[in-house]
Amino acid sequence: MSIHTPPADWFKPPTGAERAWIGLALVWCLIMSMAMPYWAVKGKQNSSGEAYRVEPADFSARVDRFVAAHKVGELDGQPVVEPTPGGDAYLLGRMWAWYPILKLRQGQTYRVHLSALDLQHGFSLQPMNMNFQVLPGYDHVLTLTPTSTGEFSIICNEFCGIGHHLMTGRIIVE
Ligand SMILES: [Cu+2]
Repeated sequence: MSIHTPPADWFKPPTGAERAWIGLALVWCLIMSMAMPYWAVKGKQNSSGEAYRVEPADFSARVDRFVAAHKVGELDGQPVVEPTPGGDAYLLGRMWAWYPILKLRQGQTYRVHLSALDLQHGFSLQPMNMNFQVLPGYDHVLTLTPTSTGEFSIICNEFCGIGHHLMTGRIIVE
């Protein structure tokens, strides 16, 4: 609270550099606001929007069948699984691991089924920074075509308990 009332004509419209900066900020706000809906439609890293209800136990059983049918090796005690190009792949998030390790081929398209066993996790593929929510009860299908080879990390970006920081996984692209 001020001691004295400000003079009635205190407001001076911005001029010169101040006016230019306000204008610039406004234009940038408009560009960023339009970028959001544009990217939601045109972005190449968007979810395909395909999801189904699934009981966590049923999803877990599908993951087990997928691992049994397509396992090609093991890394640090985790199965490495190579899905059929063009076919289905399964990835399960649970406290506190991503299961199994997927081995994909560059340029091939896969239907990656993502779900959680216990509670909400966050699928974050690094270093591309692709992020999707992973929820128990929902089979979220991502149509995925790897464009580069190498080893990619999956981290959990939704806090899920005491072992959250240890919840890492891998996708290998050859
Ligand atoms: Cu998690």
